[in-house]
Amino acid sequence: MPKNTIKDVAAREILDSRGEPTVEVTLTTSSGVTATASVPAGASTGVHEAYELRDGDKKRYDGKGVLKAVANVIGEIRQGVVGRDVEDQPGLDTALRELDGTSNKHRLGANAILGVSLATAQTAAKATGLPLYRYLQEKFNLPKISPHLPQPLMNILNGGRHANSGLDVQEFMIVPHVATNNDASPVAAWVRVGSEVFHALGRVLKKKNMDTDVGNEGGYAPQLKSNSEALDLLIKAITEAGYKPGTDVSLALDVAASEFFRHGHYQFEGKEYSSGDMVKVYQSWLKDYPLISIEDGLAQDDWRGWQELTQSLGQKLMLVGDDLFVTNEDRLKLGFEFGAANAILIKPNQIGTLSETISAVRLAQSHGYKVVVSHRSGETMDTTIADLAVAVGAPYLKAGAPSRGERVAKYNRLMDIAQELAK
Ligand code: 2PG
Ligand code: MG
Repeated sequence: MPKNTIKDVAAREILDSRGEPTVEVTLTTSSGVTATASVPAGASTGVHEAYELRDGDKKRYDGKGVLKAVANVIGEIRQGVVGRDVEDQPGLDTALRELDGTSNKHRLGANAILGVSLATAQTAAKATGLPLYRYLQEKFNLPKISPHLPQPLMNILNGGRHANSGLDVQEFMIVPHVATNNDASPVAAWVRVGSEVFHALGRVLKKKNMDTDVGNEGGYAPQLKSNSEALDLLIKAITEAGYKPGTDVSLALDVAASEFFRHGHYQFEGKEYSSGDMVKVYQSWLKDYPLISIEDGLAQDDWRGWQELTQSLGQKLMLVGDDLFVTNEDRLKLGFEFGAANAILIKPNQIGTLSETISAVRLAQSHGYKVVVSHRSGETMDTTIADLAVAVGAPYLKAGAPSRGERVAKYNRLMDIAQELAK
């Protein structure tokens, strides 16, 4: 008889950082331990992602309510999981999948399922007295020592579906590398430098009389004429903050190209581009800017294009599949076959359970693909992804700009972990 069984599961509709509804779940065990987790949501969602159940009732939240998902948690799911060992995460996740019974969690909703999966891990970690990252390492037999905590990929200039900046590229990110002896940890140095560059960018924009309001992920969202203008502004901000582009701070992009792929072409900067044309654009940016990573440089089903992109730039850049892989092992295996990308973006809500998420990470790592653990554009104060990134030894955590509570919560948690590990 396990000593800590699930006694109750509660759920509710809360708001995410964009003011849109999402699911929050609270679990309680037989010994009275309780914890809460909430589920993020995307704007530029891939078509192959697990199903996010929304009510479709136009009278509430413009159809985006999640009362059906909440009802599934406190009804069918609660019934299915009460009495289970809270520390059997793999068993619980399998039970959730089987209860749903569909290939993409269409019946109960991936948002309902993930809420329970995350709340279970949070509760079990609390019950065992371990920090979540350590609990996950033990539960999933992950190597315990991460020699290097994840580096933040900070999206300080927002475009695409996350802002009205007129830019095709969705995320212009900085990657601080610099570490000094004066900071509490390398992570604390990266966060500090990221914040300094972010504020320097604000000053640069202000001087140019440009908008300094922020977009969905906390980055600035000025109206710009071209993507290269955005890259130039980032370089200027890095320099203004007193750092060397490339040496101290590099650049990364999430192009989110599925969003502007129509009828077999990329509608990019007002023209029609082929995959090959897009590859040429990236080659030229790589000559001009200290880029280290491009995510979703091509669309989610453009496998041949991805093959070409990877052959051409895979030795020089991290090429991250987000909409391409959707944290799904079957999609990732296709990637191996095509030789597409060399890294995967990991978002638990794309697949729906923590166990499947960790399994996708393992598969990627065993094939030499890098792992970037990621937030969504719609976030909450939940910090599970920071612990997850540390637990799996991911080299990168992408959690938006160093601005806005729901973004900095993840970076702050990372700094907490760094301090704890340094003890
Ligand atoms: C992405 C994410 C997070 P969204 O495309 O990588 O930055 O955006 O959550 O809107 O899909
Ligand atoms: Mg993306």
